[in-house]
Amino acid sequence: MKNFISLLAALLVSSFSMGTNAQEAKIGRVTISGAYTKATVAGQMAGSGFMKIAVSGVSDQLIGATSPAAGDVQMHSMSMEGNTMKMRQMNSIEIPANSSVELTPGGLHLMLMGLKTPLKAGDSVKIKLKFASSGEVEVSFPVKAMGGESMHEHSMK
Ligand SMILES: [Cu+2]
Repeated sequence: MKNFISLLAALLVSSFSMGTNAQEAKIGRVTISGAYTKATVAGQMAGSGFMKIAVSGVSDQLIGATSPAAGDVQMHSMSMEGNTMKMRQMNSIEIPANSSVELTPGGLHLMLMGLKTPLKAGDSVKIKLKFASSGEVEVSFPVKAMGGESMHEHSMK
């Protein structure tokens, strides 16, 4: 009985913390969680978006994104080539069957090009994601204060 109660307490705590922290959205077989973006400084024309995309069942593809906060939202990959970080624009991001893909700083990310106003910590940005088979969903990306890590450069060439 005691074990049962502590298990129940653990479940309550974990579901509570998930409910308060995670930005979650669902469309069809796709679940988006942990979405966020980072604050930008005045004059910075681009911001980036991060999240986890999970799919149940057969694979799906993220094929586009739009936001009222930016002129254009692109999908980028980032990788080290020698000593240089290279970013590439992608036409789609594949989420394999019954699996998930994480967009993280230094890896895949959404790029908000042509920001209309700087992103301020505490605000949130709406981004509409379009999936090949599951359709469109609007996700709210809370803006986090910039951490210690250096901003990555967004020179595409
Ligand atoms: Cu980028």
